[in-house]
Amino acid sequence: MASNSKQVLAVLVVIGVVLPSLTLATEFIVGDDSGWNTNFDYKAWAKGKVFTVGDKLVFKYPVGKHNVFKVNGTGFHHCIIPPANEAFTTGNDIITVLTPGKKWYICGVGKHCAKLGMKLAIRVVLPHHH
Ligand SMILES: *[C@@H]1O[C@H](CO)[C@@H](O)[C@H](O)[C@H]1NC(C)=O
Ligand SMILES: [Cu+2]
Repeated sequence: MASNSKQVLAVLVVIGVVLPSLTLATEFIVGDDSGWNTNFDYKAWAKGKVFTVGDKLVFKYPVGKHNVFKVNGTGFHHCIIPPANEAFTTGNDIITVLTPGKKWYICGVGKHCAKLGMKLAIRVVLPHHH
């Protein structure tokens, strides 16, 4: 009985500690109502938002029209498209940011990155306690 209630307590502690940190994670719809699209200012969209480790980025777009590549800073600035097999292509790509620091995402279709603004740079921070 005693060890049983200890187990119950352990489960409650796990729920109490893990669940709030999960529910506090924010899901960002990239571009909000515009989604992942051409001719949208993703720099302005990202500005002022706080992206925290554990948050999710959701890239929404019609399948085949766009895609998403995670790239480095060089790839971002020069719109260097990585190999096709590295693309996210579901039209509802959910990317959880797992580490702090700068992250870069681009569209690899046509000149969408170079000419039509489909590039997103964010800075991810560690969660902090209030
Ligand atoms: C950035 O990515 C490119 C490939 O797109 C690679 O050639 C280059 O070495 C990378 N740069 C760094 C600093 O990792
Ligand atoms: Cu595109």
